[in-house]
Amino acid sequence: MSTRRLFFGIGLPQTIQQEIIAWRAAAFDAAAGRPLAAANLHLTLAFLGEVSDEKTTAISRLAGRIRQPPFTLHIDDAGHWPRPGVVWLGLRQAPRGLVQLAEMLRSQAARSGCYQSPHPFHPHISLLRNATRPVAMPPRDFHWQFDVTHFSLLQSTFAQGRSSYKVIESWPLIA
Ligand code: 3AM
Repeated sequence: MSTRRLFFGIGLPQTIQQEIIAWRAAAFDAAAGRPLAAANLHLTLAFLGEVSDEKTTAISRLAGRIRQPPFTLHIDDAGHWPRPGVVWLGLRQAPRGLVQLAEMLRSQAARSGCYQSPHPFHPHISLLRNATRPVAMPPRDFHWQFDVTHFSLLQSTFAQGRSSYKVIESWPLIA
């Protein structure tokens, strides 16, 4: 049976992707970690793991029933998790709508048989991977902001040592 590695996430507007990678190039030493490509910058809502096409259909149907208004993300925080080796951008204050959406998708995923980590939801945008050594973090003097009007189901593929992400389906957030 064929499976795909899937997750729900939020993409970033292209202009913000470009601004972030320009900031990242200036803010971090090249040895700090492996930068994610601009097009791969995303915020993960729920990780599903390897999923069959049949289960994907069921999970997509549930996601399509979610009714939630759009919300605004303020990207104004950054940090380093040395154990997984991730340098990330995040939000000092996660909007309620974001937390609700992630919780809904996580509980739907669990009910569909996708293992969900017991760790709390820490919304973040991974910037660098393989950052397992101490990283000099730049000042948090940045602030990107955008309205989240839809969320997506994405496929993660791994080739030549790199992950890349492709949108399978998107759903609007409607007031
Ligand atoms: O880049 P971020 O951190 O947003 O870390 C993986 C990535 O998230 C996460 O799913 C996203 C797409 O690959 N991920 C990978 N394996 C995971 C797992 N076993 C996982 N999240 C939770 N549990």
